Amino acid sequence: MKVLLVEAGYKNKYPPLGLMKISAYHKELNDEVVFVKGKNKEIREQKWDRIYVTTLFTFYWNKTIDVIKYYYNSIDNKKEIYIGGILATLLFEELKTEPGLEGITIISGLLDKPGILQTDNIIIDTLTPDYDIIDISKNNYLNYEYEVKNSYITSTTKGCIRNCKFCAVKTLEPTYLDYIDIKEQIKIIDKKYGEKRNLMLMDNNVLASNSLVNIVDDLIELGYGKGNKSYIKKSGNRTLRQTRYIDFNQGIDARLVNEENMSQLSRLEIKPLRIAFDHSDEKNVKIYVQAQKLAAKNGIKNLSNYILFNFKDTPEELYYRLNINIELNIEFMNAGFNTSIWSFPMKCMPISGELAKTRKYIGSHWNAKLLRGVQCVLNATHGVVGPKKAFFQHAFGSNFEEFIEILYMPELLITQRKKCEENGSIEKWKSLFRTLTEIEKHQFIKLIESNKFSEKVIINKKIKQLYSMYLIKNIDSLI
Ligand code: B12
Ligand code: SF4
Repeated sequence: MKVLLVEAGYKNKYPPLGLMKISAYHKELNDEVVFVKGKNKEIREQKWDRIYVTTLFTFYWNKTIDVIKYYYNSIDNKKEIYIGGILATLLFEELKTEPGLEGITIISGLLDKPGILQTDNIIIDTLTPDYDIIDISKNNYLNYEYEVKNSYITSTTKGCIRNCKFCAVKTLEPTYLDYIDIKEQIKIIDKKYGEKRNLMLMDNNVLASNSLVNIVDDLIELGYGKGNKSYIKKSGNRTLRQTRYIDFNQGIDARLVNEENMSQLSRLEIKPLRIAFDHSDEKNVKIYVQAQKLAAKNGIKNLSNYILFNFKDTPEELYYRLNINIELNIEFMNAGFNTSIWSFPMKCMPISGELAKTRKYIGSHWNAKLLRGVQCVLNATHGVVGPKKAFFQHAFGSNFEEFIEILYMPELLITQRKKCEENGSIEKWKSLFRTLTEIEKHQFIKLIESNKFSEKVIINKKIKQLYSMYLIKNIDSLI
């Protein structure tokens, strides 16, 4: 059988794990397997017996549909085109009715039972992923390098015990699986594809596991215990011994943190430990702060979080949570902990329906300009908010009012902050903005909240002058 594996040409950090498992499956059956990222004319012109297209984020809808259509005629029997993965599970109905994709097979969920693709006893989800397909030195059709390549990517649990409204895990992995023994799989990867340094764990809620101690023991056995430097890197004639890090990339559940499980996690070399900070009410803030303090007390040095915004929160709540982390960093420093928290604001994305097909969703307390403003500030800080107070206050403002002002400034002023401070344009914008009355401010925000700017007739002189700064593309013309 001639099998083609496809991932659309979007930029993603992690390799397509689902396809890597499907590749292992077909190679076990002695089938010919080719993996391609995006569109490739030479491959499209061949005839295939089966095509698998993996899908990822729902907001990659257009690129995903486009690539399926691109290879649609490279097979005669359309039923042999299989689409699966995250988007296919979350937007199953939408895919089924998408014009131009008639006859294809859409698979929802995990391949965690035998017989989903063919009648045999193999459970594809448990197979060791085929790393050869993502190795550009071995795959002539691949011209894309995944950022996460020197890492094992797997999980020690599946699913989650909770059902948060903004999260897709309940649909993607509906059953909580408390323990997966990954040791054997890692050994096979080492033998077949070479040793990897780090371990990316996609566990959604590892602290919910009753087998946490076993999991930690397994990870230590695999070389991820604290202080372990078992990764050998050859550099010319020199041999370097390097630390191997674990990244639980989905963040841990602050509500489940306690002395016992934090001391278990502290046996590991985790970098960073991310603790979810989804809500700003008093109870959840207290829980979060306690969890971070416990982590610091247990000697975990690299701390992080996921700060969900654009859900039911207000911009003020985002600033408040960011600031809490700055204060915590100061507290850690004063207490002599060698620990810092880097914050990671995470914009909420819809997980179903039409709105999930793009990144355009706007939460009820947000608007397009505010969201774009946050993105612009974060672009300058590479998506993360560092621990230093002075830096934070400069980037995000020293109070909520300043934060909002920054987000409402023209994009050029946010992204080229230093230059615009030097040439006085930020000062000019601020003094104009601050002279607006409450009613004028309201009118002005109405004008800019869509983040779309065009020449307009504006009667109010102050508003007109301010608005004109949004139409300027060149910094030097701002002043
Ligand atoms: C790892 C991960 C990431 C990684 C990147 C992943 C990557 N591939 O590049 C990082 C940490 C960078 C990340 C970032 C984000 N993520 Co994320 N992430 C995940 C996570 C944990 C796993 C995704 C993954 O790669 N899975 C690998 C899968 C595909 O492999 P697998 O499980 O072995 O595959 C099985 C099945 O899917 C199926 N299958 C897979 N492919 C195929 C193909 C065929 C043909 C078939 C038949 C079957 C099949 O079979 C396999 C075996 O059972 C999911 C949550 C989850 N538990 O799924 C969230 C998730 C995908 N992320 C999500 C979000 C929102 C984000 C962010 C947007 C967050 C933010 N606001 O910043 C960012 C986006 C980054 C960007 N590019 O813009 C949401 C997606 C929601 C949506 N609307 O699409 C999810 C679902 C989390 C959630 N809580 O809801 N993420
Ligand atoms: S706890 Fe985390 S993984 Fe579980 S449902 Fe909530 S957001 Fe999703």
